Amino acid sequence: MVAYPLVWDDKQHCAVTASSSPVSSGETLTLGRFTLPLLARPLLMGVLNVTPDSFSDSGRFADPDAAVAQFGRMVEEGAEIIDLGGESSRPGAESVDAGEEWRRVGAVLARVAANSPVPISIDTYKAEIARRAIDSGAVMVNDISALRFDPEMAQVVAETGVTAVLMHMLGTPRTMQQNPEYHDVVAEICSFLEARAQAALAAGVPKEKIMVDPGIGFGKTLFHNLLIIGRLKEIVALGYPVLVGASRKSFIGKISGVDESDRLEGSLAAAVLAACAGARIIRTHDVRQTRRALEVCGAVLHPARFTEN
Ligand code: HH2
Repeated sequence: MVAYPLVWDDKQHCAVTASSSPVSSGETLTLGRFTLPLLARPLLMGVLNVTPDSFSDSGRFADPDAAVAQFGRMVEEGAEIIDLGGESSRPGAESVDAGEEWRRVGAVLARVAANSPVPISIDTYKAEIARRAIDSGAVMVNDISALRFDPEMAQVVAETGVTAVLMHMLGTPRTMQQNPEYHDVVAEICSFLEARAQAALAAGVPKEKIMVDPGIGFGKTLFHNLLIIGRLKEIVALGYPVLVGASRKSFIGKISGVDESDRLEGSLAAAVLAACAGARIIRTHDVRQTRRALEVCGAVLHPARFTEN
């Protein structure tokens, strides 16, 4: 007989794995004109990279027709947010100029934003791209530099009233994997994210429009990435909704010896662990599979609510 490893407390939460920030029934997240009910599981953010050189799906959605089709597919599969990006941030990636980045994302936004059934996030660190994307209907700015690389980004976010994702990164995509070192990676990420949230608040971004992200793979060794996932509750305890993007990343390849096209199971494991620790949004390339895994995870974490999903 297999021993059942879960322990239940009298509140009907799993005592071993219950989230440190349980979502209560009726809580919502507002993103522009969208009000998303917060479920027992994290929300799903589908990744749409309209780039020729992303580390995964490289070039598959660079053509606007292919990107629009993938947008629709991910919505159909259950994505609650789509994250649109026009510049790869893989280790060693060269930056692209704003003209080229807009050419890539603008063509897709023009076709999907007006009638999109889900909120669109723009994955950029450039204020000009953020502003043009917001003008075209994006309601969220996912900034891998946490509003640091472009001095005008905080103002754009504050003025337009969109939600900002503040992500931790050591260095820049070109340099970040050159021997990253920390004394205590999780503690340093926490202080960085708290400082960046304070900077956003000081620029006029309201607290409810701020999300944070430890930036898996952005200036981290395999060991650092493992500590981030294992100690995610410390980041959740900062009090901002936490987004986690582990999907298909190289730490999974290092553990399992598999390439980008074969990292689904590892990505699901990371997503489930992040959900158990209280992550509110999971960024994924594989929406259907991640949704199914997280539905089960959410049901176990909040059994009284599982029928609501
Ligand atoms: N990861 C990537 C890009 N943007 N944004 C957030 N908030 N968190 C992440 O973990 C994150 C992110 C890298 O993944 P991907 O977009 O698939 O690849 P590329 O940057 O090569 O386009």
